[in-house]
Amino acid sequence: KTYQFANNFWWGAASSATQSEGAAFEDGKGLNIFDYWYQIEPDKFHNQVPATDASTFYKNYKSDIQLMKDINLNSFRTSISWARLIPGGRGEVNPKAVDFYNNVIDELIAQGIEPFFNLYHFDMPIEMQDIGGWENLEVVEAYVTYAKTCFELFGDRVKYWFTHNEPIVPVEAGYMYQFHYPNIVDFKRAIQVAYYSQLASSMAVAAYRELQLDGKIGIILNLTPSYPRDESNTTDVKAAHICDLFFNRSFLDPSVKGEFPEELMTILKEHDHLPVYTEEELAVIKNNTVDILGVNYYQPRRVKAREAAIAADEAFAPEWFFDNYEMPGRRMNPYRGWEIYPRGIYDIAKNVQENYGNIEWYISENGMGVEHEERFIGEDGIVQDDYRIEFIQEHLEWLHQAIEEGANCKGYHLWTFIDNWSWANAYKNRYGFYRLDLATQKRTIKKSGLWMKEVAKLNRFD
Ligand code: BGP
Repeated sequence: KTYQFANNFWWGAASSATQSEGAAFEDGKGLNIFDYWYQIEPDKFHNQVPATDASTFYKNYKSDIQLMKDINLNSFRTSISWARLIPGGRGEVNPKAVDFYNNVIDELIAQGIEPFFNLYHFDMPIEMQDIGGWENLEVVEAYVTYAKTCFELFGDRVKYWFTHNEPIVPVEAGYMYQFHYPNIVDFKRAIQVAYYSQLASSMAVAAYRELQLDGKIGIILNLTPSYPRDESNTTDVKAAHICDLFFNRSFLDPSVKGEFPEELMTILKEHDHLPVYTEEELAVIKNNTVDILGVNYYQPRRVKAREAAIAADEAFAPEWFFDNYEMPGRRMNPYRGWEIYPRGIYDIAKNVQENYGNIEWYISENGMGVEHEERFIGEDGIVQDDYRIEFIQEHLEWLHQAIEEGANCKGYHLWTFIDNWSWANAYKNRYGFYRLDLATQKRTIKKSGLWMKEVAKLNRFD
């Protein structure tokens, strides 16, 4: 069978500023929470490798963009570093950063590659975190000013904007499960962080609309379809439903429909966990829904009804409602421990089509992390990542099916372009179309990159 995609389908790769730029202390860039956390707790980072040098896109952007062109990519999804553009998070704009992002945008466009720019990818300027991060309305205001600055500086050429990447991750990682700074456990504060992140996103959408630029704005969400252990067991089904409310619909509904799910609000209210909010803010959220949606899909969530009783001293948390379920026989990525379930992409597509007005969307991240990928380097020096080709192809097959059935998906971005640095995992999991040699910074195409070169050229594969 031939899988034919539209001629204007976006074939791209995704990265983020902090994960690819490097030059963390150069040209006036301020520190973000990851730069700072490394200084105080380097042990939190895999092999104690900081983002400081990342893969040096800051210096190599021209040749890296050439590498994108070489494999026929026509879009690149990345982010702007708030701490680079406005060191400290508010105040003066850093002219060197303006030059850098202008150069990147101009180079991409010159090479026929569409820039998809995101404003916030986990990298809060430390000064903003010091005053409470997303718990503080002053930070929301500073972010909106930053967003507006980006639209004014770059909005003439960047036509696809996103307010956040995976806003639930800083909530989970920073305030619930301890894998990002500020590394605390407090669900009430987590909810405030989530709520103000959403408000910040809606306010940025409003700021974008006010400028009447010729482009689209959206949000990037990591959607994890929640599947119950047993479809015919109502308590399992309810557990999956509540998971979906907390981890998907908490941002999906307000972003696309302008309203938080009523059931979620009721649960929070019953447990005295509603955030501080005003009616005016809710009106801002209501009136500023997104034009487009970025979807990051890696793996589904499998859940069952919670088995243990809730202990008297157990603080209220989403885990009151479900247990994770290790489904026997589920297919795992043997090189990184995540489940592989390509059909999940189809289920997401159907959900967006049926319940979210069939809004225009893109896969903004999908990919397969592999530990010790050097073991797959062949005699020709090329990583023989047939497993990744298979992974991408299977996901694209399901996506193709959904598109044939009317899903409004316009593009696919692999995470990632060149193996890049990742938050707590540093370079442990490799994802790229190009291998990065850490010692020399040399980029070498992988077999999957050569495969994509053909797919992007022909808009199809067999
Ligand atoms: C996503 C993030 C990316 C990237 C990716 C892979 O959630 O948006 O920034 O890190 O996950 O994650 P990891 O490198 O931990 O395997």
